[in-house]
Amino acid sequence: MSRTKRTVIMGVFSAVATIMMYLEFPIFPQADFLKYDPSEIPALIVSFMVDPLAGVTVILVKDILFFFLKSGDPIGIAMNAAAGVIFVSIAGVIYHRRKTKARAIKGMVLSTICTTCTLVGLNALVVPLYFKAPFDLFLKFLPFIIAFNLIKFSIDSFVTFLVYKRISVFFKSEVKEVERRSI
Ligand code: RBF
Repeated sequence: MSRTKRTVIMGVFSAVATIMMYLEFPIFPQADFLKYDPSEIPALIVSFMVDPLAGVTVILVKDILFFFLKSGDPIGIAMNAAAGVIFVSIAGVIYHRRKTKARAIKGMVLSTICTTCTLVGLNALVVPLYFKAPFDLFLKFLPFIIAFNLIKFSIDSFVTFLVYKRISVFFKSEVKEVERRSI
């Protein structure tokens, strides 16, 4: 893929992902610091359509923009970015080895599990620091942390599975047209 095409796709999808992050809402009232937003979906699409590094770039751009535009909470954004980076890179690397539907599904399932396990570990360190509370608080939140990450990345995987083909066909032909006209 040409550099122009990569740049156009990363720019468009980073903008869409940043806007999507504004839709965030808590899934569990008991652990309302964990907020679902669909912004990893555009990043996962880019990881499949371009490559995992481009997907990771979309995650980092939207998190940096969202931090300055709305959030202001460096720990929350860092946790969101860590989860997103792990999720889109594992799924993307597995898919790019052999680009089949079965590999995409395998990539997303494995990635959801790996991201959930890593985020449990990160939360064990971060929750006591963030809430300035004893380690017991992490144990209290543990079922919600596991469920949140499994739900979040399963929804992202399922939606990507449903829309990927149409979006990638559209973007590949659309960007080709832009490149052709600019020659
Ligand atoms: N986001 C995740 O996707 N998975 C997590 O496990 C996760 N843990 C978090 C733990 C703490 C203490 C905080 C403050 C945020 C965490 N986030 C996590 C990010 C959160 O869901 C939200 O996206 C950000 O706070 C941005 O509003």
